[in-house]
Amino acid sequence: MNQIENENITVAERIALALKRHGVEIIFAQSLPSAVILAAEAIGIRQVAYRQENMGGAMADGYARMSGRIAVVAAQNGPAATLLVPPLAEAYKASIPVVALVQDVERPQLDRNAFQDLDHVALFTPCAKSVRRMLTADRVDDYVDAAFVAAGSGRPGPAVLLLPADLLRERATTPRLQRSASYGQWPIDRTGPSKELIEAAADLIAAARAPAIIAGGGATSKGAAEALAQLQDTAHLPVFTTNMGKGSVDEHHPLSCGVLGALNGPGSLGRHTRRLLDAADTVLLVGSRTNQNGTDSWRLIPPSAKVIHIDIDPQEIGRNYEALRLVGDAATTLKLLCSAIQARDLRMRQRQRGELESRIAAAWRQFESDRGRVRDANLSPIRPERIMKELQSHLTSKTTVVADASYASMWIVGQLRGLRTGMRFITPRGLAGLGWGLPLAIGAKLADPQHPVVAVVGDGGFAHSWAELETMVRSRIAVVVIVLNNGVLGYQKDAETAKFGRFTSACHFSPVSHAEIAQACGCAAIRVTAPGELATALGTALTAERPWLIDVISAADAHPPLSLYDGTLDRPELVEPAV
Ligand SMILES: Cc1ncc(C[n+]2csc(CCOP(=O)(O)OP(=O)(O)O)c2C)c(N)n1
Ligand SMILES: [Mg+2]
Repeated sequence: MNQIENENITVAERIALALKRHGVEIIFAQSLPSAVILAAEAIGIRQVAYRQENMGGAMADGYARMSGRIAVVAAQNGPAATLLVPPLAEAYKASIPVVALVQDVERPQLDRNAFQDLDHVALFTPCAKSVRRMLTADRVDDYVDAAFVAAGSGRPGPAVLLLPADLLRERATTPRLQRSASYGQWPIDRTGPSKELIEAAADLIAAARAPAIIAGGGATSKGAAEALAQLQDTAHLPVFTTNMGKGSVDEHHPLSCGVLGALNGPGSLGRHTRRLLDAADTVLLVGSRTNQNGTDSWRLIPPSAKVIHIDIDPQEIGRNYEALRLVGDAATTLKLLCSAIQARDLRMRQRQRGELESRIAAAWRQFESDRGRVRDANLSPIRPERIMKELQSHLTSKTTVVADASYASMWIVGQLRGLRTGMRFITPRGLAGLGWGLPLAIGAKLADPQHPVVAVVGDGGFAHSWAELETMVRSRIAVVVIVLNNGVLGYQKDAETAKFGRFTSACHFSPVSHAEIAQACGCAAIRVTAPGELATALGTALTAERPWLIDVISAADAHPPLSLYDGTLDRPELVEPAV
C-alpha cells in the first residue's frame, strides 16, 4: 500500500492521517476535495462515492446512527456545498454526529468572486454545531480533532471543516504539540447528573401511583437501550417510545407499549395504549426533544403529571415541560437511576405489575384485531398494513428497517413490532425530508454489512434518490428497497383534503415502473401487484445478498392513523364498530 510518511507530507495527507487516527474507515465523497480523497484512499480509507451530495450527507447520517462512529462526508465548495445543507440539517435536528469536509476556494481568492465561492460559514451556521476554516499548515490536527469533538460530544450533531484548496497542497509542518487521541466513536464523553438529583428522581418514581417512561431518539444511542431495559424490568415501568425512540425497547416485553406519538387515530395501537399514559402521575422522558410529532402536539403528557427528563442537552430539559433535570447521556444516567431505584422499596410497583401487563397486552390485542380488518383482506392495490405484515414475518432481530419521510415512516413505526432491545428502526424524523430513506439505508448497511437492511420508501420520496441505485450496484451495497408505489404524494394529498377539503394538481403522478428503473441500473427488481406475491419477493430479496428492489403497487387511499385524520378523513363512527 502507498503509505504516507509522517514527515514531509502535505496538509491533505496530514488530514487523512488524522482521520485514520480517529478510526475512520469510510468517507462518503465524490472525489473532492481531490487531494484529501486521494490521500485517504492511499492509506486504506474507503471512499463510498455518492451520485449527489444531498444523498452522500444522508448516507453519512445513516452510517453514524448505525455504527456508533462519527461519520465523514466530503464535498466541493459552492453548489456541492449547498446540497449538503439538507442532510446536515436533518442530522442537526436528529442529533447525529457527522463531520463534513468541505473544500473552500484558495485563500488569496476569498471574497473576490472566485469560481464557486460562497459564504460557507453563513451557509452552514444554522445546520451545524461548528463551522471552522482551517487556515494554516501547522494546525491540521487541531482543526480535525476540534471537528470530531464538536460532532461527537455533548448533544451530537454535524461539524463542518472548510478546507481552502491551496492549503491542502502545502507542506504540513509538524506541530510542537502532538496529538494521539482517537475521537471516532460517540458519545465522546459520558456524563451524568449529581447523586442528589438521581436520588430525588428515584424517590419520585418509587412513590408514584402510575409512572411511565417515554423514550426518544436518545434512548437508541450506544448502551442506552440496554440500560433502559434494565430500568423497565427492575422498576416495573411501562415504556412508550416516540417515533425516533422505536427499537430502544423490545416491543414484545410485557411492559412495552409501542410507539406513541401522533399515531393514535382509529386503527392504531396508540388509541388503546394512550389511556395508560392519560392516567400517569409521573413521566420519565429519556433523550427526547419533546417535539410536536413525538408528543402529538404536546397533548400526550397529562398536565398534572410530574416530569423527570433525562437529556444530554440541558436546553431541551424544560423547553416544553418543567421537569426534574437529569442532564447526562442516556446510558449513564439510566444506569445511575436504576441502581438508585434498586435501593428503594419497590413492592407497590411490583404489586401493580400483573395488572399493568394485562392492560398492555389487551391494548396490543385490540390493535391486532382493529388492523386485521384491512390487513388480512387480500386487497389489490395492496394495503401498506399488509406489506408490513409480510415484512414483519421476514424480520429477524438483526434486521434494520429504514424508512423515508412521509407515510413510509409511519407504517414502519406504527405497524412493525420490534423484536429485541436495541433493534434498529431508522427514520428521518429530524426534519422529515423526502428522499433520505434510501441513502440512510445505504449508510446503515455499510455500518453493518453482515445483516439485512430494508428501506421502505414512498414513490414521491424515492424520486429524490433513484440515482443512488447505481451507487448500490457499483459499490455492492445489498440494501433491499420496498417502494410503496401508490401513484400519489399520499400525505400531501390527505393532509390537504383533511384541512381544505381538496388538494392541488401536484398530488397525482403518471405511472412509474420503479422495477424497470432499478433494472436499468443493474439492480435486481420485481413488481408486485397482489398480496400473495409479497412473501416470495421478500424471501428472494432478503437472501440474495445483492441490491434488490420490490416495486409494490399499493393502495392510494390508505393512510396511517394520524391524529390529524381523526374526525376528518377518519370518522370514528365509520371505522370503528359501535360498542
Ligand atoms: C424535501 C421535502 N419536500 C416536501 C415535503 C412535504 N411532503 C411531506 S410528505 C409528502 C408526500 C410524499 O409522497 P410519497 O413519498 O409518495 O409518500 P406517500 O405519502 O405517498 O406514501 C410531501 C410532498 C417534505 N417532507 N420534504
Ligand atoms: Mg406516494
